[in-house]
Amino acid sequence: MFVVMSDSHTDRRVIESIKEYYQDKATAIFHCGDSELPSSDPIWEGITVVAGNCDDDEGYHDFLIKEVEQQRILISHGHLFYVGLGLERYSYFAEEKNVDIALFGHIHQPVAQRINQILYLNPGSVAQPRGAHQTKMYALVEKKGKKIEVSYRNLNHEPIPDLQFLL
Ligand SMILES: [Mn+2]
Repeated sequence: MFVVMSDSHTDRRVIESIKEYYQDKATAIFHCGDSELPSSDPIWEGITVVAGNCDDDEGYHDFLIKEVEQQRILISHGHLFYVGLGLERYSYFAEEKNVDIALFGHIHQPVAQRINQILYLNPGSVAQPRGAHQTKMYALVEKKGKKIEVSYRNLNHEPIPDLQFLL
């Protein structure tokens, strides 16, 4: 099981609390950008993080690919692929990189969907939720045979009832 969060927008404590809670439970923790923290912040030890459009620090990568639990995971903030307009551009990139899962942030709304077998996952925002689900949230991802379980959680680490998926 791994953890995905995004768009914490200066809220350092929320990253810290999720990290503490999952340190011994998760095989990896991802942050999809817009933390607005320095890339040298020690909070990033043990977290895979990328640059968001609000991150000026040049120490962040625009995207990373990491293998977790035998799955190839692409992480980017998504703004460079115009994810606000849909997943078409990001899907070209993810398919070219031959990944199993493509993580992104930027839109501050949960997305969990497969396109040509690749799972596209937006964990929502832990600080500034937008759209239909006005809940600060993150996502847990766990491989279940050929499918992937995506469980969105609120900041009390409780499952959000209508955001539980087996894809
Ligand atoms: Mn943002």
